[in-house]
Amino acid sequence: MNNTEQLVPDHYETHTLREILTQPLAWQAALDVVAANQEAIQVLWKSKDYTDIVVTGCGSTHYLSQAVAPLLQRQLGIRARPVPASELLLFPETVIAPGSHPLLFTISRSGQTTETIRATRMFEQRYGGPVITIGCYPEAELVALSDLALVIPEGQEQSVVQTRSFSAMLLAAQAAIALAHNAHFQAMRNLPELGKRLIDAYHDLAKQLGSDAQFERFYFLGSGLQYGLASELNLKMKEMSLSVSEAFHFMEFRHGPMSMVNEHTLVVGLLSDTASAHELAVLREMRALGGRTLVLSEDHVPTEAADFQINFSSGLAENNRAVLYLPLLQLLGYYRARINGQHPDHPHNLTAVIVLDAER
Ligand code: F1P
Repeated sequence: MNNTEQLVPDHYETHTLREILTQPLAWQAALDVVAANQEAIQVLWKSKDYTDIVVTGCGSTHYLSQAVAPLLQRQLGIRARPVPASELLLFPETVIAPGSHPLLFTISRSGQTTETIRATRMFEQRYGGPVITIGCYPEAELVALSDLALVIPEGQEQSVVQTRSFSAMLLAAQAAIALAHNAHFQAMRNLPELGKRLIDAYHDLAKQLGSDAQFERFYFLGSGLQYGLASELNLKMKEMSLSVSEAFHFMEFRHGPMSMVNEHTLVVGLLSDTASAHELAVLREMRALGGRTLVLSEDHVPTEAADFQINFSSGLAENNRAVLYLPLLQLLGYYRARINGQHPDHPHNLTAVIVLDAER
């Protein structure tokens, strides 16, 4: 893995900013990798020689698993469950039901994270099911342990925190699942261009809100397919800016956490198509409590629910456009880091990969 000491190419102030702004290029590469593995992927989905799917990773890639598993179950009609690799490794019987023969779906930027490697080895020895992996490094140990690997080198990063790697791996997973219904896959080919347009259109808004010192706490709300994304964007805000930040399912936010809402609160809503009426009701109520709201949605929403909004106008179905929620909210965390005096390329206490020795 490259070190962040390397000079930042072009005119970007940091590796992290460059990687956030250039991520549509990695999206194109992710779509090409899936297209190149189309046959193997469709054979895997059709084979069905597994009873359910366990999706796993650590940190960002655990949250990525939370975004992929509900889509697998919704699109393929087979039970799918996200779980941190450490839980699969240390409590397998609480994850894999007796008599089941799951497919293991591992996600790891580095492919070197000890917990994910140990969990995959344990799974192969104890359950012997097929293993598919998504990552960014072809020579990684996890790739060698897998029956099918979707590797996107263009997702590789100098930065410690995952931004374009996360979105490229998410897109590869969504595109692979969309291959179950080819029409959806073709429609996703527009995403790189859509992503570029969205970043250009809303970069200033993300900078304005990220740099606005009136905000002291951030809540990311996402339900269904968006909960994993809300969890990841919460992690980005923490990792980069060390801000008070949490993620919740929309309607769970009323059940206690809304006690934290005041005039220094930004509530960020990742709106779904499926439940938008319920989600907009929550946002209206948080504005009534004095909070400010930022809404990300396919179409324009009534201003009663949104102080600020980012509209995708992608024409894509909810199952195929998850990556569009990411770039502007990664930028929100980036600019918050700047006003908090944090250097996004050198996040506090963090390393790019967690490698554990035998004792740990
Ligand atoms: C997983 C991870 C990252 C986190 C940090 C440490 O890495 O937890 O999500 O930001 O960099 O590692 P990986 O298994 O996806 O390479």
